[in-house]
Amino acid sequence: MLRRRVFHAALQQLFTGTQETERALPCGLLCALRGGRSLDLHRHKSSLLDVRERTLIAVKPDGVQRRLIGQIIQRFEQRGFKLVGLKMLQATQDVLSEHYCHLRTKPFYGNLLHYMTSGPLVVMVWEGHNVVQTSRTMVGNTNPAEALAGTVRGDFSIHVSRNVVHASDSVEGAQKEIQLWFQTKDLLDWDLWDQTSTDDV
Ligand code: IDP
Ligand code: MG
Repeated sequence: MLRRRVFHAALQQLFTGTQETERALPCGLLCALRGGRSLDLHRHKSSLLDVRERTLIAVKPDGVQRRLIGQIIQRFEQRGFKLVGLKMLQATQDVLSEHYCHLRTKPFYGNLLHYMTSGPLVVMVWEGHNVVQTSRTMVGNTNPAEALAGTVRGDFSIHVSRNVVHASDSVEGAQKEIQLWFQTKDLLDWDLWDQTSTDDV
């Protein structure tokens, strides 16, 4: 009987948190409930924030020519990320010189721009928990000769100058790249039906 009363009081405390119910609960149980409840709220809040992380992924002209668009998209879908923007385009020198401004002084810069303007690209924005870092791991080392099997570059390419795919390398970099390639109106806020399964982790 006493046990049942304590249990009821615990449930009430969990859902309402009144002072009366707090007094009715043994201290240890109250602390456990408080801890659990605040942890859940914290977790829920942080996972909702994390889930908004976005990155820019692009299938480069060699990936498009080799009909790899579908397989690359499939890897990101399969992993659990959400596609919020997608377009196929022929990149201009202007956008590419901004995108690759950190490489302007490199000896391969001219060839890189020539390669990146040699045909259409598929540019995408993917969203999800830790998507920037996870997608870099999925894409693999810049030099495919050093990329692990199982990564996009490790599975589909052999040379650094034809490495099939681009992925932003930091959260800040991703924000800049997304702004460069997309207008805000072209990015969709939509809910995955099964999103709660990742939010609640
Ligand atoms: P990342 O694409 O892995 O982020 P970055 O260093 O940002 O690597 O280089 C951008 C792109 O420039 C590479 O993906 C690759 O296409 C090209 N690149 C980088 N290093 C070389 C090189 O040594 N030779 C030729 N192309 C290169
Ligand atoms: Mg880079």
